[in-house]
Amino acid sequence: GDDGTTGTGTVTKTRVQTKKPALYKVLMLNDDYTPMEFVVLTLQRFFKMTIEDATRVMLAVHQRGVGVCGIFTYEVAETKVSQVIDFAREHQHPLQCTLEKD
Ligand code: TYC
Repeated sequence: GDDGTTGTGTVTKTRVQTKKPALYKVLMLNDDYTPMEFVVLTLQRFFKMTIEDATRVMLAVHQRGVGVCGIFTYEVAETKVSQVIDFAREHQHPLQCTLEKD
């Protein structure tokens, strides 16, 4: 139990949370067709970026091919990826997004 006894002569310890959750980068991928303005809007909407930060990230992706939108736990990262891909598809843009273990 909480006093460290199990009734079988075994003593156990209650472990205080020491393990931090694994983190995942959400990556935005460049393409030749998605308008720059749409990428900026997407970064603002789903990653709570200012227009200045969103523009910086968009231009970095445009120039380098890939860029980090943010770092999250797995469940949050997966949700962001789905939201971006769904939003892009709704607007008929090929914008793609993925996640990568940090
Ligand atoms: N390369 C696109 C263009 O020239 C802009 C763009 C930037 C697209 C970032 C996707 O993740 C992206 N219109």
